[in-house]
Amino acid sequence: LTAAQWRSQSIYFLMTDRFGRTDNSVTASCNTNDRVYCGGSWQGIINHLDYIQGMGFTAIWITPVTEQLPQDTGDGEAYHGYWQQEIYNVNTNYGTAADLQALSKALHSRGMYLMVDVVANHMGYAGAGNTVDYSVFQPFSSSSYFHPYCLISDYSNQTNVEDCWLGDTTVSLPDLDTTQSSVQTIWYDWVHSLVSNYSIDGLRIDTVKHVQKSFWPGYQSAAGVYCVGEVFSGDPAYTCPYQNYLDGVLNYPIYYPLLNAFKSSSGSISSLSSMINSVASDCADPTLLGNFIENHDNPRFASYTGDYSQAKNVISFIFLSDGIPIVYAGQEQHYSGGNDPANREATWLSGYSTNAQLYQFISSTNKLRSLAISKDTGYITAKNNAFYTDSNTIAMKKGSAGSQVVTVLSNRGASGSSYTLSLGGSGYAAGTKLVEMYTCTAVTVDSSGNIPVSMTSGLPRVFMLATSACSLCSSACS
Ligand code: ABC
Ligand code: CA
Repeated sequence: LTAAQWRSQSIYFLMTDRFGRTDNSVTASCNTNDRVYCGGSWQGIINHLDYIQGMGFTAIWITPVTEQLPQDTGDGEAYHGYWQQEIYNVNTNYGTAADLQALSKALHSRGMYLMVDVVANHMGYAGAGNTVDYSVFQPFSSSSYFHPYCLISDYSNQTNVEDCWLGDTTVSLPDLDTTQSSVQTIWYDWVHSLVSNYSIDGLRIDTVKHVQKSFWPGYQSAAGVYCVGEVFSGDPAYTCPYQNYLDGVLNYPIYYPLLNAFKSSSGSISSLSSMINSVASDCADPTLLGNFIENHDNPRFASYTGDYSQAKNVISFIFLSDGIPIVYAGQEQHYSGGNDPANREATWLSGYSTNAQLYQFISSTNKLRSLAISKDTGYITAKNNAFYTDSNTIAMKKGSAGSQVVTVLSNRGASGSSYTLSLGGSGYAAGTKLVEMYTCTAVTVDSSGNIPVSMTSGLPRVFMLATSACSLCSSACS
């Protein structure tokens, strides 16, 4: 799938070891603190595709598939998949190569897509960096393929970030010398074969900022599919330039102000609003970024606040602003784990409840985003515009003029009072008939051009033209 085709998709990110088991158990224990394999598999994902598709997702992103270091180390086992040793083999803890192909096929037969996480920066070794036996790596079986050992010590020094090693002295992440053409050739051939062997539709690329930028265009072109890179930095001036080398990057610049705006009722709305503008000016194409509020490297949103209204607002934001929405497995169950490894709870322990409040809310939000995409061909490439803020509210519009979707978010929380916000600046003329899509409430733009927005319990509100709303709100069918 091309970048343009990915724009309108919606991604569910899961760690293969933690999402679903082949035996369909919903009771198998998984103590995140142990940092060991819990038994999730590719077949287990296949078993629960209804659960994922039932929320409206059109794609899944799975953690890396390559064969890993086999030891149980002081940092645990390689259950997450980021400690590879043999790149041409798959991780048999998750199943066979045929199982991975079956997953790809099962997705495609539903009209869904597969994104796979890939690592080009490093391998993984159980031991300190000065004790590495390079013969365990395939095909990078000699020290000559790697940068000399040094742990990253200065994130403000880009040479240090690119040439030194991630990891610690318990598990080293031997850093490949990606400036060598022999290393480049191996990786470009490998990624081309991987995509073709497993009919992969897109890639999430790990540790992008730890490899020189010039490595990435050749890698992406060998892959031949949309690539979204992980550049772990909240600074748009640092992160956005990577979009000149890869189709997209994960939206870390928005992540921090989004979290801060909604983790409490005193969070800064203005910082979020100004970051929307910074990203739009610094990034080549904000509509190709990957939007998220949770992942396996950061504490879950519910570890900051248990407030469901705040959780709903951040979900509305990641779906209805510029970029491709990404929800991390367990977010829909309001999981609340903190830092790695606590944020890697097994999804099966929720019993895959489809009645969960956020499961239902994500489903509604996916539906209304799909409707917006289908009603307005300009929606998905239009730039989101945050046109109104006050200390607790941000209102954004996105779409072609005359059919823009208007999203009103509040950080007042579930105990927030009820009031009517008279919202100017939406671009809709007096008398225009709109529908609030979460409640299917009809509203008419008043004579001054303001939308009367009925706010309650800090819940998000989303307005579309009444003439577009019928398939989701029967009251709007005439
Ligand atoms: C394991 C244990 C942990 C233990 C650790 C030492 O070892 O599980 O409990 O604490 C994989 C595993 C991890 C594992 C690591 C290391 O390997 O999943 O469980 O930790 O062995 C990607 C993946 C991630 C993966 C790897 C390695 C890379 O998403 O799951 O980890 O393949 C850096 C990298 C980034 C990486 C992340 C974990 O570490 O750049 O690619 N993620 C600053 C730095 C970032 C740094 C980040 C976190 O800290 O700038 O480069 O990310 O360490 C903002 C700033 C940011 C700043 C943040 C903290 O604040 O703008 O720049 O980020 O304001
Ligand atoms: Ca590197």
